[in-house]
Amino acid sequence: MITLALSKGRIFDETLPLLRAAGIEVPDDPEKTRKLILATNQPEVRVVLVRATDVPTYVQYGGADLGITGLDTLIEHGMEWGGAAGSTGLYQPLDLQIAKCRVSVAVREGYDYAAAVRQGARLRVATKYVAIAREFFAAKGVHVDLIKLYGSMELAPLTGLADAIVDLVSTGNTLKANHLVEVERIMDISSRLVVNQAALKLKREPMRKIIDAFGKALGQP
Ligand code: PRT
Ligand code: MG
Repeated sequence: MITLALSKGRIFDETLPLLRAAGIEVPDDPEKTRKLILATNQPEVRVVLVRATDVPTYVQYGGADLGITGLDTLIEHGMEWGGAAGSTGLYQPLDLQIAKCRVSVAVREGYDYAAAVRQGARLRVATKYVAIAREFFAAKGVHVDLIKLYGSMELAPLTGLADAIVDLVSTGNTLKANHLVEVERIMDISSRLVVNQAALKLKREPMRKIIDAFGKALGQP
């Protein structure tokens, strides 16, 4: 049995065409079913639905053989910026080019971010992406106090909790609706296929088949 870990929402939706290209169909709609383990048309392949931030954990510890997750989530999980496994042992064979967005710094309209940075002020930065933010500001030589949040980062500069946020931006509509402006782009994000290395050794044939089919669907040789 091959187990693929996916999160509901955009990653699941954008993964379906890739699965289809690999000949894998998932009959259940994750938004409607209460099941957490979904069978596919292939008796040897199943999907487990987990929180986006739990996907790397499932794959690392063998709860799933493969998983699909954002680069943001992988870095926060301990993978290195360049994609090296770091201490996670996760093998990342493919950039699936789905669920694309970017990680950016944003501030309240009218807040002079450039001046604050220039003056060497100690910035208060609220974010769910503590590892990415820490590394980014350290490389710039900007002193920051990081405030860990789990959601609705946009609220932090509006309430005085923080001077800036580090968050995912896609269209920019959420920032605009909350009178925030993007002042720095930290990195581009897309979702990656991650693989449990032990599983790849033990179930090489069927796993290679899926990985190769994804690669082919992406137009890779
Ligand atoms: O929502 P939940 O807490 O369950 O988990 P999650 O937020 O980790 O999962 P999910 O499904 O929301 O996101 C999964 C992955 O999708 C992320 O880890 C990213 O790699 C990727 N992705 C791509 C995005 C976006 N685009 C995105 N726009 N994830 C989140 N957003 C949010 C962003 O946080 C902000 O609140 O959408 C808002 C901004 O969107 P725009 O279009 O208004 O700029
Ligand atoms: Mg979300």
